[in-house]
Amino acid sequence: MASAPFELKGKSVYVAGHRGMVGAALARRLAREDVKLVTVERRDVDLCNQAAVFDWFARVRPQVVFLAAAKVGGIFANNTLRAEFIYDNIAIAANVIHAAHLNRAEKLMFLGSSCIYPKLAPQPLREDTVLTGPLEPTNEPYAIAKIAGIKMAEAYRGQYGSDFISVMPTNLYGPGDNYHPELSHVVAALIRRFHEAKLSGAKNVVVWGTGTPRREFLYVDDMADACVHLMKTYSGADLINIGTGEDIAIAEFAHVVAEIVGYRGEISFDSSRPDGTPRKLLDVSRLDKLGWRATTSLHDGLKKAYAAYQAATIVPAQ
Ligand code: GFB
Repeated sequence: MASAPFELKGKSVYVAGHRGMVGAALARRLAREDVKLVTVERRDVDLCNQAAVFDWFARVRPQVVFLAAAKVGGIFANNTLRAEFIYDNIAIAANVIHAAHLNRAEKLMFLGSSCIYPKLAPQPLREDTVLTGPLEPTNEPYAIAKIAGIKMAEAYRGQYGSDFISVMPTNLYGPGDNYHPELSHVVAALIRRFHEAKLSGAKNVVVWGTGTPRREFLYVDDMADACVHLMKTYSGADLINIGTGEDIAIAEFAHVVAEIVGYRGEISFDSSRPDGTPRKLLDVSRLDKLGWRATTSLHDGLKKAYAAYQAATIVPAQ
């Protein structure tokens, strides 16, 4: 991977999706850079609305764009809100990438997802396995929308010479996550379920699926740091995976979360719920060569995530 220095200093930097977990982490990380951070609220500009996006870009003309806006959710949300996941995510990618092109943004980073790789691709997942086999059915609409975004960035680079890059983060967690009991990802779901079981004294907590799938989890502030590093150092059509290079079985992971939360009851598995992809571990050798490595251990990250969850849910006494 060739490195290509890019100066962020003094630039106007737009984070699309700054209210989400990923965009908020990017905004936190960019606060440590000498940049002019630009954001816009959804009530003012709906990123699915082409006219609103084009109009806002023409007025604001950000020099750098982190495209972290997306409709996201866990396995159940992906599998049930299938139309919303494909429509919203294609619309957001198409509108923002094209607006960045029309307004001559100097650089854009598109954030994809590890679910773009084929369900049964060899592990760890190399970037060049995209589009080599069928996708995991539960998140196919989301993955297709993310692949469309990647291919747009690649096509604009090819036809117009745009400096648009794509990165593929692994499963993320941390402050600002969505803790909805059904629609969330596994980390937020289990933090909440174990916490509530601890408070109520419940004797059993149910974890979805068989417990055998393996997942790689990255603390969201590490991901934001990797994105800023790649924005400053990488330019190319090749995708770059962002992960830790380590994975864990969901059953073992559930025990780790229970321990951190302080839940001491039983854990059972509901195999009527889908497992999804059997394993999702990213090959992070490209990222490693580009000079970045994750620094937050799973244990430390989960402790921070649990603290953030408690801070967000505990209502102070009057
Ligand atoms: O986090 P999660 O929904 O994402 O599920 P995916 C990961 C694994 O945890 C699956 C299991 O095997 C789930 O069956 N799991 C166990 C649970 N208990 C729970 C629970 O209470 N809630 C949830 N949500 N899972 C998503 C994709 O897949 O990952 C998206 O659908 C996206 O497209 C995202 O790529 C990062 O890794 O299965």
